[in-house]
Amino acid sequence: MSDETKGGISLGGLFKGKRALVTGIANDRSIAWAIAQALHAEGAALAFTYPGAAMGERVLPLVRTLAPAAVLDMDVSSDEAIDGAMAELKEVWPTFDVLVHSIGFAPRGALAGRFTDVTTREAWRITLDVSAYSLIALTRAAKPFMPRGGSVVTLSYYGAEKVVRNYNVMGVAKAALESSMRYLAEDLGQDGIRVNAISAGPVKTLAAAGIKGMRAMLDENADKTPLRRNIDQDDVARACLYLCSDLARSVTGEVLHVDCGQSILGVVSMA
Ligand code: NAD
Ligand code: 0WE
Repeated sequence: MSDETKGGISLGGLFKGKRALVTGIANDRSIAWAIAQALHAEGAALAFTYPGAAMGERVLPLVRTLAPAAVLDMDVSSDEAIDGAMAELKEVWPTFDVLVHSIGFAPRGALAGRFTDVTTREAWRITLDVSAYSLIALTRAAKPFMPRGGSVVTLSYYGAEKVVRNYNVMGVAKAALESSMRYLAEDLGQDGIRVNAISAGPVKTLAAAGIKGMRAMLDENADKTPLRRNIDQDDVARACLYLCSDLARSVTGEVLHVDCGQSILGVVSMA
């Protein structure tokens, strides 16, 4: 008999007795939501963060269903917000084992049009701060919670490696994110903390909604990836279970592509 439910997976309590802090849930299509559900199904205790009261109102009804230990207001562009949220978490959790960083943001105007023209100093600052620096800030804040080691996973995209038209300064931020991930992995290896990234193929989430040409990109991908389909959020969640668990105990500083093979392709024949 299969243990599978709703496209989910059951490995038999892989995260029993473990605690995971999950950032980046905006709604039920968020990649972080699929990750949270998968961790919950494997027995993990969960805590969540959201940026600002307005997002909190949308996120609370959703995450409540997973009986969280804490749901914290944490805008990662503010050191005070990070310090405050982690102090609040300390009240309920002396330690935790897993940090999921699933946060990315660029001002909308920077994600369409000519890179040379739309990449203002302000767009660069905001995008790199929220999307890349935040991994360093959150990992530093998580370190004292991981005295016996732990696992940090962040979400990246192919635009870090190759030019994806209109991804623009987000691609620059993802390149910085992946490099930061490697420096963190090297630095924190001695503390038993592993740091890895999942480079996910395109998925229709809030962050992908309203992106010009997104539908066309998804349709084209579905024909051209080696697996001849697109990924879904649950594909990312499965890979995240692996990276966060003991299955990946000797894996750190890695970018794991969960993209139906898209990133191995060179020229794709039109035939
Ligand atoms: P999403 O919109 O559901 O998640 C993005 C999250 O970032 C939201 O929950 C939002 O609240 C959070 N966020 C934005 N600014 C923040 C701030 N200042 N402080 C704290 N949180 C902030 O979309 P998603 O697609 O699930 O994105 C999650 C991650 O996956 C992002 O890093 C994104 O770049 C990455 N990713 C997405 C795709 C895709 O096609 N959807 C592909 C590869 C990688
Ligand atoms: O990382 C992302 C999306 C990131 C994102 C999306 C938005 C839209 C709303 C960051 N900031 C914002 N700011 C907003 O105001 N992806 C990997 C999805 C994505 O976005 C693209 C893509 C793909 C794929 C943008 C252009 C081209 C391709």
